[in-house]
This record gives sequence, structure tokens and C-alpha cells, in this order.
Amino acid sequence: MIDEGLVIFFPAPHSYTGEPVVELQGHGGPVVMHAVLAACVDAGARLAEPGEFTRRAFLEGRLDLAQAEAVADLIDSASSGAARSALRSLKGEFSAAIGALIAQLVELRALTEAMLDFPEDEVDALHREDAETRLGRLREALEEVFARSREGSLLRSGINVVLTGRPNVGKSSLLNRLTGEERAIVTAFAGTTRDALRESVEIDGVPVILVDTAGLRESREEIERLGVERAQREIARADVIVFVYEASAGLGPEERALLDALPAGVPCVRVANKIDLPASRTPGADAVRVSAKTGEGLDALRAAILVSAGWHASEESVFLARERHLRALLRARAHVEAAQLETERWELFAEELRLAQAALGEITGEFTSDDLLGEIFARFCIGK
Ligand SMILES: Nc1nc2c(ncn2[C@@H]2O[C@H](COP(=O)(O)OP(=O)(O)OP(=O)(O)O)[C@@H](O)[C@H]2O)c(=O)[nH]1
Ligand SMILES: [Mg+2]
Repeated sequence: MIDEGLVIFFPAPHSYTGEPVVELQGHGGPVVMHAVLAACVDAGARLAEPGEFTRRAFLEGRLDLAQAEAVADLIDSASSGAARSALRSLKGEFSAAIGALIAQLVELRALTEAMLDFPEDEVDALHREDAETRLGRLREALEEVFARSREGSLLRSGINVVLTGRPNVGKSSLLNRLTGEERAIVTAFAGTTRDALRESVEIDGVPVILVDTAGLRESREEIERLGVERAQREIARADVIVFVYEASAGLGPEERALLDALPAGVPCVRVANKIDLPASRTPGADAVRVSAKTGEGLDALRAAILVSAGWHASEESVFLARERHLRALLRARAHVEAAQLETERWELFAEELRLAQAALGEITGEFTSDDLLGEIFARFCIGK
């Protein structure tokens, strides 16, 4: 005897995979569980591969591919918003939106194919008008799904926010305030932070990775110089840059030079810190005014970070999309656009619609290669 436990039999199709499944429940603990597993393997079982249960559920038709991916996203979700969004995808909300687009494509394809069998001029003119209206509607619906997916992809990957500015302006103090913990060392000495420090926080359900870095300046000291190099590397990878300066000093020539050197195209939030101190200058109107010491203005800063990252929505309206989904949606859009130019040559029109449908079908797994399936399920944890 190894343990006392419970055996549950799930007859097909009422199991996670849709197949008959036996589940053994024990008291837990790695040694006992290992012994139970070893006994099962001795009796002829083998260990499951990563994601094998979910893969079987997909092959049995219990889940489509977007739902199967949502299982992994639910397990890996880095914020409560991401988890809720993954659960909605698991319940099929994202798949239903893709399915609605496919249904529109199928209908238009059927009408076009039917028309190709009667190549008369009146039919042609009628069909052109109808097809153009339908295609316009489809294009709009596709744009909406794409916008909701692109925004939702932020929930999956999180927003990488890098705090930068000159030394001593209060970057580390801000990180501590935003995380609610004394994570970074704060001193009155300029050049305190050297290593880049990453902390995960959640803003309105969105996962955000805050990176505190060394203050930017020319330094003769080797450790600080290496810190500044690290800071530059972090800045190059940022989704959003938070540029901190002292409200009382304002944006001087040195700050402006640093701002000019930031990578173009990365959104930048300017933060005037230490507003609790008597201000001798009025800071730029576009700056968020905060005090890391008193906490004033931090809600405005949190909101500014989300807006700069392109997050405008509420979490309920987005789809937790993966890069793969976004690429498929872009391909579908390109084919729909190509079809819009082919309303003289209906064979080509129909072909573009077919390709658009195939691209969308990849999202839910109607058309997928074994390679892609292997890649997707290999990223699951074992036993899921
Ligand atoms: N009065 C006031 N002091 C602040 C505020 N924020 C930071 N300080 C002080 O400013 C000094 C520098 O703060 P840090 O957070 O270490 O600044 P930093 O930008 O991380 O500095 P480096 O790591 O050296 O680049 C400390 O003495 C803080 O207590 C603020 O909002 N108000
Ligand atoms: Mg610091």
C-alpha cells in the first residue's frame, strides 16, 4: 500500500479529453505522488507529454485551438484581468467572433460561386453591388476583431515600463510607491541605483513590469558606468518610457538632451516628481505631476502609463490574443483588401475570399499543420 486515495472514473465523452479517463487522487506530497506514478508506469501507463490532455481534447473536438490556447493562457496569466480574459476565450467568446467572420465569408463565397455558373451581365452587376456591401461589412467586423485582439495582447504579454531620468530625481522612490514595497534602495546620494530592478504590478487588471534603472549621466566610476549601460539597454526594449525629473528644477538643457536621445517611436510619459517641495518653476503642461513621497498624482501616472501603451479599453471588451492570432487576422485582412480590388474578375475574388477564410480558420484550428500543433502544445506544462 502506498497511500489511501480516491479513484474517479469519467466515462466518455464526459471527461476533459472526451475519452474515458481515470483520475487518482492522493494526499499529495512529492514522495507519495512519485510512488503512485511509478506504480502506474509499472502497470503499463506512460507519462503524458506537455499539453497532451488538452491536445487530445482538441483532437476529440471538445475545444477548438483558440480555446486550447486559452487553457495555457489561463494557467500562465500574470494578472487578474488576463485570467478573466483567458476564461472568456476558453468559454469560446474569441472563437465565436472568428466564427462569425468565417460565416460571412462563407456566405459571400457561396453567392459568388453560384454567380460564376451564370455568367450573364445583369447578374454580374447585381452581384457586384451586393458583394461590395457585404465585403464592406466584413471588413469593418474584421477591423473590430483585430483592434480588440491587438489591445488584448497587452494583457497577455504585459507592458514593459522603464523608469529613467537623471540621478536622484526619485525613480527608485517611484518604483517603491507603485509596488507598495521598499524594493529599491533609496538614498540622497546621486547614483544609488546600478542594476536594473524589475517588479511586476497590476494596473486596472493589466500586468505591468516596472524596471528601475541607474540615473543617466556621464560617470567616471566604473560601476555606475556599467549601470548606465544597462539602463540604456532597458530603454531600448521598453514598451513605455517614464522620464522622471524634479518639478522644482523643470526641464533644463540636460533633461532635454536626454529626452532627445530616447528612442523615437516609444511612447514616453514625462513625470515631474517631488511636487511636495516648493516649486520654483512651472513644469511643462504635458507632464504628470507627482510626489513619490506623499503619493500624490500616482493614480494619474498609472492612467498615463496605460494610455501610452495603447490600452484604452476595458478588459471586458478585448480578446486575449496571441501573436499567432494577430498575424492570421492581418493576413485575412490583406486578402479581403485584395478581394475588394477584384470585383471585375470573380474567380480571383473568390480565391481571395478562400484565402481569407483559411487564415481565419488557422486561429480556431480548422486548418493547422502538425508542426504548429506540436509547437503550441509543447509550451503547456506537463499534466495539462
Ligand atoms: N521631497 C521629496 N523627496 C523625494 C521624492 N522622491 C524622492 N525623493 C528623495 O530624493 C532622493 C533620491 O531618491 P531616489 O528614489 O533614490 O532617486 P533615483 O532617481 O532612484 O536616484 P538614482 O538611483 O541615484 O538615479 C532621496 O533622498 C528621496 O528621499 C519626493 O517626491 N519628494
Ligand atoms: Mg535609484
